[in-house]
Amino acid sequence: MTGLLQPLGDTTAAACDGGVCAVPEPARANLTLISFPTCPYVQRAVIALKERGVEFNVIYIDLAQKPDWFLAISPLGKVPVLKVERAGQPSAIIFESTVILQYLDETLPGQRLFPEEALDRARQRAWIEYAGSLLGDLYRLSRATDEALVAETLSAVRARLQPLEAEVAGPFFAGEAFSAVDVVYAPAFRQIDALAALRPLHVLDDLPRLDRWRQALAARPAVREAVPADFLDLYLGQMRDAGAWLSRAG
Ligand SMILES: N[C@@H](CCC(=O)N[C@@H](CS)C(=O)NCC(=O)O)C(=O)O
Repeated sequence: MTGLLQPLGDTTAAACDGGVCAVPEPARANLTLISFPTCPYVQRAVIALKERGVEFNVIYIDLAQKPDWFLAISPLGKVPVLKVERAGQPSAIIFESTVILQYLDETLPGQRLFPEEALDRARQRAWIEYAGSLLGDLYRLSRATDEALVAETLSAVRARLQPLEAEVAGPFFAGEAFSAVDVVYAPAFRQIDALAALRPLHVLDDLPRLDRWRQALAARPAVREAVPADFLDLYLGQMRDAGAWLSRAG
Protein backbone atom coordinates (compact mmCIF):
# COMPACT_ATOMS: atom_id res chain seq x y z
CA MET A 1 0.00 0.00 0.00
CA THR A 2 1.38 3.41 -0.92
CA GLY A 3 0.74 6.64 0.95
CA LEU A 4 2.33 10.00 1.65
CA LEU A 5 3.91 11.13 4.90
CA GLN A 6 4.68 14.74 5.74
CA PRO A 7 8.32 14.82 6.85
CA LEU A 8 9.85 16.96 9.59
CA GLY A 9 10.82 20.47 8.75
CA ASP A 10 9.63 21.24 5.24
CA THR A 11 6.82 20.63 2.84
CA THR A 12 8.54 17.86 0.89
CA ALA A 13 6.46 14.71 1.23
CA ALA A 14 8.28 11.46 2.02
CA ALA A 15 7.35 8.40 0.02
CA CYS A 16 5.95 5.56 2.12
CA ASP A 17 5.63 2.05 0.83
CA GLY A 18 4.27 -0.81 2.90
CA GLY A 19 4.62 1.27 6.06
CA VAL A 20 8.29 2.09 5.31
CA CYS A 21 8.94 5.79 4.84
CA ALA A 22 11.99 7.47 3.30
CA VAL A 23 12.50 11.05 4.48
CA PRO A 24 14.91 13.25 2.48
CA GLU A 25 18.02 14.05 4.56
CA PRO A 26 17.62 17.88 4.60
CA ALA A 27 14.07 17.54 5.93
CA ARG A 28 15.12 15.85 9.14
CA ALA A 29 14.94 17.72 12.41
CA ASN A 30 17.46 17.97 15.24
CA LEU A 31 15.92 15.98 18.11
CA THR A 32 16.80 16.39 21.79
CA LEU A 33 15.31 14.14 24.44
CA ILE A 34 15.12 15.41 28.01
CA SER A 35 15.63 12.28 30.03
CA PHE A 36 16.07 10.48 33.33
CA PRO A 37 18.16 7.28 33.28
CA THR A 38 15.65 4.87 34.84
CA CYS A 39 12.36 6.34 33.58
CA PRO A 40 10.23 3.74 31.75
CA TYR A 41 8.36 6.47 29.86
CA VAL A 42 11.61 7.93 28.51
CA GLN A 43 12.56 4.46 27.25
CA ARG A 44 9.54 4.50 24.92
CA ALA A 45 11.02 7.43 22.99
CA VAL A 46 14.55 5.99 23.06
CA ILE A 47 13.41 2.60 21.74
CA ALA A 48 11.43 4.25 18.92
CA LEU A 49 14.43 6.41 17.96
CA LYS A 50 16.84 3.46 18.05
CA GLU A 51 14.48 1.22 16.08
CA ARG A 52 14.58 3.82 13.30
CA GLY A 53 18.34 4.34 13.59
CA VAL A 54 17.98 8.08 14.08
CA GLU A 55 20.63 10.27 15.75
CA PHE A 56 19.39 12.30 18.71
CA ASN A 57 20.74 14.28 21.66
CA VAL A 58 20.05 13.36 25.28
CA ILE A 59 20.00 15.70 28.27
CA TYR A 60 19.65 14.00 31.65
CA ILE A 61 18.09 16.03 34.43
CA ASP A 62 17.80 15.46 38.17
CA LEU A 63 14.09 14.95 38.85
CA ALA A 64 14.67 15.68 42.54
CA GLN A 65 15.98 19.11 41.59
CA LYS A 66 14.41 20.05 38.31
CA PRO A 67 16.29 22.84 36.56
CA ASP A 68 14.42 26.07 35.88
CA TRP A 69 14.93 25.77 32.10
CA PHE A 70 13.18 22.35 32.26
CA LEU A 71 10.25 23.64 34.30
CA ALA A 72 9.90 26.45 31.78
CA ILE A 73 9.43 24.03 28.86
CA SER A 74 7.69 21.09 30.56
CA PRO A 75 4.10 21.96 31.56
CA LEU A 76 3.77 18.83 33.75
CA GLY A 77 7.36 18.88 35.04
CA LYS A 78 7.80 15.31 33.77
CA VAL A 79 10.17 13.54 31.41
CA PRO A 80 10.28 12.62 28.60
CA VAL A 81 10.22 15.91 26.75
CA LEU A 82 11.24 16.03 23.10
CA LYS A 83 12.65 19.23 21.63
CA VAL A 84 12.28 19.39 17.86
CA GLU A 85 14.44 21.89 15.98
CA ARG A 86 13.89 22.41 12.27
CA ALA A 87 15.89 24.67 10.00
CA GLY A 88 14.41 28.14 9.82
CA GLN A 89 11.57 27.41 12.25
CA PRO A 90 11.06 28.00 15.98
CA SER A 91 11.84 24.93 18.08
CA ALA A 92 8.89 22.88 19.33
CA ILE A 93 8.41 21.01 22.60
CA ILE A 94 6.45 17.77 22.80
CA PHE A 95 5.57 16.08 26.08
CA GLU A 96 3.75 12.85 27.08
CA SER A 97 5.54 9.67 25.99
CA THR A 98 2.69 8.23 23.91
CA VAL A 99 2.37 11.48 21.97
CA ILE A 100 6.14 11.56 21.42
CA LEU A 101 6.01 7.93 20.29
CA GLN A 102 3.27 8.68 17.77
CA TYR A 103 5.05 11.80 16.50
CA LEU A 104 8.30 9.89 15.99
CA ASP A 105 6.46 7.06 14.28
CA GLU A 106 4.72 9.45 11.90
CA THR A 107 7.81 11.43 10.98
CA LEU A 108 10.93 9.25 11.10
CA PRO A 109 12.14 7.20 8.17
CA GLY A 110 11.85 3.44 8.36
CA GLN A 111 9.36 0.77 9.37
CA ARG A 112 6.25 2.10 11.10
CA LEU A 113 5.54 0.93 14.67
CA PHE A 114 1.79 1.60 14.64
CA PRO A 115 -0.24 -0.61 12.30
CA GLU A 116 -1.75 0.88 9.16
CA GLU A 117 -5.21 -0.58 9.78
CA ALA A 118 -7.39 1.62 12.02
CA LEU A 119 -8.79 -1.20 14.18
CA ASP A 120 -5.34 -2.71 14.78
CA ARG A 121 -4.06 0.76 15.63
CA ALA A 122 -6.93 1.37 18.06
CA ARG A 123 -6.26 -1.98 19.73
CA GLN A 124 -2.60 -1.08 20.14
CA ARG A 125 -3.49 2.32 21.62
CA ALA A 126 -5.81 0.64 24.11
CA TRP A 127 -3.07 -1.72 25.36
CA ILE A 128 -0.60 1.16 25.41
CA GLU A 129 -2.97 3.03 27.72
CA TYR A 130 -3.20 -0.09 29.86
CA ALA A 131 0.60 -0.14 30.25
CA GLY A 132 0.39 3.04 32.33
CA SER A 133 -1.61 1.16 34.99
CA LEU A 134 0.91 -1.69 34.96
CA LEU A 135 3.77 0.78 35.44
CA GLY A 136 1.86 2.27 38.39
CA ASP A 137 1.46 -1.21 39.93
CA LEU A 138 5.15 -1.98 39.39
CA TYR A 139 6.13 1.32 40.98
CA ARG A 140 4.05 0.52 44.08
CA LEU A 141 5.61 -2.96 44.27
CA SER A 142 9.12 -1.57 43.94
CA ARG A 143 8.50 1.00 46.69
CA ALA A 144 6.52 -1.21 49.11
CA THR A 145 8.12 -0.81 52.53
CA ASP A 146 6.99 -4.01 54.26
CA GLU A 147 6.34 -7.63 53.40
CA ALA A 148 2.54 -7.39 53.55
CA LEU A 149 2.56 -4.47 51.13
CA VAL A 150 4.89 -6.39 48.82
CA ALA A 151 2.44 -9.34 48.78
CA GLU A 152 -0.51 -7.03 48.08
CA THR A 153 1.22 -5.07 45.30
CA LEU A 154 2.66 -8.25 43.77
CA SER A 155 -0.89 -9.64 43.49
CA ALA A 156 -1.95 -6.42 41.80
CA VAL A 157 0.87 -6.74 39.24
CA ARG A 158 -0.06 -10.36 38.49
CA ALA A 159 -3.74 -9.48 38.14
CA ARG A 160 -2.87 -6.60 35.82
CA LEU A 161 -0.78 -8.84 33.56
CA GLN A 162 -3.36 -11.64 33.34
CA PRO A 163 -5.62 -10.10 30.63
CA LEU A 164 -2.60 -9.57 28.37
CA GLU A 165 -1.74 -13.27 28.20
CA ALA A 166 -4.36 -14.06 25.55
CA GLU A 167 -3.55 -10.97 23.51
CA VAL A 168 0.08 -11.65 22.62
CA ALA A 169 0.53 -13.33 19.24
CA GLY A 170 4.22 -14.05 19.79
CA PRO A 171 7.06 -13.61 19.61
CA PHE A 172 6.01 -9.93 19.75
CA PHE A 173 2.60 -8.49 20.59
CA ALA A 174 1.33 -8.51 17.01
CA GLY A 175 3.40 -11.46 15.76
CA GLU A 176 6.72 -11.32 13.94
CA ALA A 177 6.73 -7.53 13.53
CA PHE A 178 7.97 -5.37 16.41
CA SER A 179 5.29 -2.72 17.01
CA ALA A 180 4.26 0.17 19.26
CA VAL A 181 2.86 -2.05 22.04
CA ASP A 182 6.24 -3.81 22.21
CA VAL A 183 7.96 -0.45 22.67
CA VAL A 184 5.73 0.37 25.59
CA TYR A 185 5.84 -2.97 27.44
CA ALA A 186 9.61 -3.50 27.09
CA PRO A 187 10.42 -1.04 29.92
CA ALA A 188 7.83 -2.72 32.18
CA PHE A 189 9.39 -6.14 31.60
CA ARG A 190 12.81 -4.60 32.28
CA GLN A 191 11.50 -3.59 35.71
CA ILE A 192 10.09 -7.07 36.29
CA ASP A 193 13.53 -8.50 35.47
CA ALA A 194 15.23 -6.01 37.81
CA LEU A 195 12.90 -6.96 40.68
CA ALA A 196 13.49 -10.66 39.98
CA ALA A 197 17.24 -10.01 40.41
CA LEU A 198 16.49 -9.25 44.08
CA ARG A 199 14.41 -12.35 44.80
CA PRO A 200 12.25 -14.79 42.85
CA LEU A 201 8.82 -13.16 42.60
CA HIS A 202 7.37 -15.62 40.05
CA VAL A 203 5.51 -12.78 38.36
CA LEU A 204 5.17 -14.59 35.02
CA ASP A 205 5.02 -18.19 36.24
CA ASP A 206 1.49 -18.84 34.97
CA LEU A 207 1.83 -16.54 31.96
CA PRO A 208 3.99 -18.42 29.42
CA ARG A 209 3.16 -16.20 26.44
CA LEU A 210 4.12 -13.10 28.41
CA ASP A 211 7.33 -14.76 29.54
CA ARG A 212 8.28 -15.55 25.93
CA TRP A 213 7.33 -12.00 24.98
CA ARG A 214 9.55 -10.68 27.80
CA GLN A 215 12.47 -12.70 26.45
CA ALA A 216 11.92 -11.56 22.85
CA LEU A 217 11.82 -7.94 23.97
CA ALA A 218 14.93 -8.27 26.14
CA ALA A 219 16.84 -9.61 23.11
CA ARG A 220 15.84 -6.73 20.84
CA PRO A 221 18.88 -4.41 20.29
CA ALA A 222 16.86 -1.17 20.52
CA VAL A 223 15.41 -2.34 23.84
CA ARG A 224 18.79 -3.47 25.23
CA GLU A 225 20.38 -0.13 24.30
CA ALA A 226 17.54 2.04 25.63
CA VAL A 227 19.03 2.46 29.12
CA PRO A 228 22.48 3.28 30.48
CA ALA A 229 24.80 0.31 31.21
CA ASP A 230 24.36 0.86 34.97
CA PHE A 231 20.53 0.82 34.81
CA LEU A 232 20.17 -2.04 37.30
CA ASP A 233 22.43 -0.38 39.90
CA LEU A 234 20.58 2.91 39.48
CA TYR A 235 17.12 1.32 39.69
CA LEU A 236 17.96 -0.79 42.73
CA GLY A 237 19.74 2.20 44.32
CA GLN A 238 16.55 4.26 43.99
CA MET A 239 14.62 1.44 45.68
CA ARG A 240 17.15 1.31 48.53
CA ASP A 241 16.99 5.09 48.99
CA ALA A 242 13.18 4.82 49.20
CA GLY A 243 13.46 2.12 51.90
CA ALA A 244 11.89 -0.54 49.68
CA TRP A 245 11.42 -3.89 51.42
CA LEU A 246 12.52 -5.83 48.32
CA SER A 247 15.85 -4.01 48.28
CA ARG A 248 16.45 -5.08 51.90
CA ALA A 249 15.27 -8.68 51.64
CA GLY A 250 17.99 -11.30 51.38
N1 LIG B 1 2.29 10.36 31.47
C1 LIG B 1 3.69 10.71 31.41
C2 LIG B 1 4.39 10.11 32.62
C3 LIG B 1 5.85 10.53 32.68
C4 LIG B 1 6.40 10.39 34.09
O1 LIG B 1 5.69 10.04 35.05
N2 LIG B 1 7.70 10.65 34.23
C5 LIG B 1 8.30 10.64 35.54
C6 LIG B 1 9.67 9.95 35.53
S1 LIG B 1 9.55 8.26 35.06
C7 LIG B 1 8.57 12.07 35.98
O2 LIG B 1 9.02 12.87 35.20
N3 LIG B 1 8.31 12.38 37.25
C8 LIG B 1 8.61 13.64 37.81
C9 LIG B 1 7.47 14.19 38.60
O3 LIG B 1 6.36 13.61 38.55
O4 LIG B 1 7.68 15.18 39.29
C10 LIG B 1 4.29 10.21 30.10
O5 LIG B 1 3.79 9.20 29.59
O6 LIG B 1 5.23 10.84 29.58
